[in-house]
Amino acid sequence: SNDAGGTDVDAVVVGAGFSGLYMSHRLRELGLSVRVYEKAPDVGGTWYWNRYPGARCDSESHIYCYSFSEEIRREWQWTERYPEQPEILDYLRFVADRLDLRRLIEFETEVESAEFDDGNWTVTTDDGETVDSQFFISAVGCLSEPYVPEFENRDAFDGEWYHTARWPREGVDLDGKRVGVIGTGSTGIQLVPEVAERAAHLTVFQRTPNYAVPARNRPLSDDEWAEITDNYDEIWEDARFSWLGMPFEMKHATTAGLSDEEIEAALEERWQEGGFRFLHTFEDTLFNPETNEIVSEFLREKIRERVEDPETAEKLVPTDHPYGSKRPPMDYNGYYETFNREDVTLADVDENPITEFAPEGIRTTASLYELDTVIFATGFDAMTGALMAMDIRGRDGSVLSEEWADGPRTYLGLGVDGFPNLFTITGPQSPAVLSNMPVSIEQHVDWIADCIEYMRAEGYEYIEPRPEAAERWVSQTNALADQMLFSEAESWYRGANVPGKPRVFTPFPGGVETYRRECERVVENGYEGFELSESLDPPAQ
Ligand code: NA7
Repeated sequence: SNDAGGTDVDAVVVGAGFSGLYMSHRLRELGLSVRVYEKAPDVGGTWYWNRYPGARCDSESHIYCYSFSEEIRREWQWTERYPEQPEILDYLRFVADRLDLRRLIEFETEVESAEFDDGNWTVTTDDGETVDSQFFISAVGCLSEPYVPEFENRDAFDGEWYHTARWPREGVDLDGKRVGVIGTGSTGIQLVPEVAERAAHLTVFQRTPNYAVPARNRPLSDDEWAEITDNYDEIWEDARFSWLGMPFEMKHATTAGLSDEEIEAALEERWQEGGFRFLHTFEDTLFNPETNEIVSEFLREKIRERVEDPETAEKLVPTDHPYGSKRPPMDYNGYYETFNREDVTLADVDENPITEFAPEGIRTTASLYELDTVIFATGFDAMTGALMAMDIRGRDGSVLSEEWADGPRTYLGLGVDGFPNLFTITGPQSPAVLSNMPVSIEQHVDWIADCIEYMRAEGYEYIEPRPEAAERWVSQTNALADQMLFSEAESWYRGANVPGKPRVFTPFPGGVETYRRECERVVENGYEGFELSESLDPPAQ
């Protein structure tokens, strides 16, 4: 009953990963007709594409899943503390089948454009299909558009090259090869020990050293699993109302007032627990430079202890940025010890930058590294890349990429002014990318589905943020970030990894709980900051 007349479907959802699967399920349950477009030939999103050796989720598996379905929860048991890529992909395939979602999805189909005209979204795909829809919902992910640096003569290289997020399904034969890995972010750190095991020789091209904390992965026994499932509701509730979408408690508020021994003991305890639990040692780690320096120095010392050659150790020790100002990476299998191997070389490309690719390999200002295979672990055009890859046009011909030329502007990370009935899951200025994703995704999806249900019940056809509400949300996001240590690092949080990208801090850094409560408050106040309407009038300015 759209006032603009005929639509083909009620909602188009782009992407069939964690977000798109749950979104389409919720909408179908509300009785909406849904079309999902997915560019891969299968479900899985991130976990379809990131098949590189060692790919694993840094969130613990018992909370890296959906909570909405009692049945799905009972029918699935994770095998390890941290889930490996093939297991997560199996899980998402299982969910898609269990909920019979595949029938909604058009695979191997990319959305090229979405245009709001005549009161509806007209969505065009790369196979030339055009569909009219009331709602246009992006579930494209925030770390999904791979970034490959434009090195000089990149195509001159005679060997093979791969980006970790476009790893071939059939795998890559690294046995006996001279392999170069560019990048030492979360991905590079997972990958490097695995490649070292297979390659004849590995060269790691490091621009910025990182603080990798041991994940302490292990198999999950049936007993452990039973204990988790017995306490599942409580664990999940704690995760929902937490800082990072993880049910962990802070050890201490700050270091002030503690003795050196107490500080060391707290850090050592959390370091032994591993993973993101380490970030839960002192609550002010990302706010207070003094606490942060203590934590950072603790980690630097750990690196020095693990690397035999002191010169190599110093190259691996980060001093340019405080711990946590970039996404903290996890070490699963002896990242630092890998540099003790005879067949592994650390190339410091901060000191001696890469000048060009050559037929034989990679040339830096210091040497020519002869290589058979180069692996780009160089990350993503994060948070906006996949969204902006679609040509999205809103009211009055406004173009999303133009509106966002100086940085993205959303309200709650969920909607964009000037773009009625567009929703973004894990969008810019949402806390998702700083959190355990499924917790944030379920919250976003539930909020959107509840909103659409409300619109239907009240007879509203359109929803759109008011410009001043978006403005306020962006300022609030920036103000929070300014109180933290994020500005001390050149990170993808700030668009710094992609040349030419606007330098703005993009995730909402106030935490999952604060965000959830704000979203709830907005609803309680009758969708405060949004304009809801029965027909298409521009929102009141
Ligand atoms: P990241 O965290 O963006 O890491 C990319 C790495 O690639 C990082 O070490 C970069 O160095 C390096 N890089 C990027 N461009 C270059 C050039 N031109 N030369 C040398 N080195 C370069 O991506 P990941 O895939 O590891 O992780 C992304 C997120 O996915 C992760 O945080 C999780 O949330 C999941 P830099 O530090 O910029 O000097």
